[in-house]
Amino acid sequence: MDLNQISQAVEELEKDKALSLVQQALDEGVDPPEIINSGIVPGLQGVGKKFETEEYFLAELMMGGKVSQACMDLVEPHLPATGSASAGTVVLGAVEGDLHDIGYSLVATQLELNGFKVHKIGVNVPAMTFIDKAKETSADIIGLSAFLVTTIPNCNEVIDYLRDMGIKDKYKVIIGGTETSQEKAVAMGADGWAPNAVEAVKLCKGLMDIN
Ligand code: B12
Repeated sequence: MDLNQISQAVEELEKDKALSLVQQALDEGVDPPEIINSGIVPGLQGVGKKFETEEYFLAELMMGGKVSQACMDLVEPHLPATGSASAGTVVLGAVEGDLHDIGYSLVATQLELNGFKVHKIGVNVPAMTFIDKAKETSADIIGLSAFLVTTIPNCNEVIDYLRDMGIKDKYKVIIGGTETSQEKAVAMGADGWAPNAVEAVKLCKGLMDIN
């Protein structure tokens, strides 16, 4: 089936239609990650564009999040079984002030599919909570998700705390989210940035010296 149909239904906030198209794609044997990456995510990005051009407002933005999450929930059980979780341990969440969880949840799923142990610690997470969780789980990588220009400085804060505590070398810190970039990652002293979940896996494998 044409996965654009799913994107369109998500973008038009037609929940029932989107869900039945996702089910149809699953029934037809379309690769589940492909349904997410080429169907659901582009639809949500379309919602974001409409919000930007003021064709949609906050209510629609929220609806877009709900429609996509419902679609992802339908796909989730069909994703391949997770690996042996030996690639490394990652603590992942959205920084303080940020409530966007769809992007980092996708990163978590992809990392798990590639053998990482992932501790998802939610949204609006204070800097010290990332650090405490990383210590508690002996994490290798701390992943910070930030979707707003106003929350990116909170990624900085985690890195600053790690430096102040003299433990920056113990963890690799990576960042991601719509408004982040490689330049911003370098500027704040992060160990890496990735534009999407697939690249995030490559990044983490690289940081763990896995091919
Ligand atoms: C859905 C959505 C919402 C939903 C979130 C629902 C949810 N449960 O997540 C709700 C309605 C809650 C919301 C609220 C707001 N939002 Co909003 N939202 C979006 C939207 C449309 C989609 C975001 C999304 O989930 N995309 C889907 C994911 C899969 O896409 P993705 O970015 O490609 O994800 C990949 C990467 O980001 C990367 N990644 C993500 N995290 C990480 C972490 C690491 C470590 C790594 C390596 C990679 C990585 O991997 C992901 C998977 O491939 C975006 C538009 C956009 N273009 O992003 C606006 C957007 C991010 N929101 C925006 C705004 C302004 C807001 C609000 C301030 C609106 C308001 N006036 O209240 C609030 C702020 C709430 C808060 N405090 O966080 C703006 C931000 C603009 C800016 N310059 O800061 C955007 C860009 C819309 C716009 N064009 O104006 N939003």
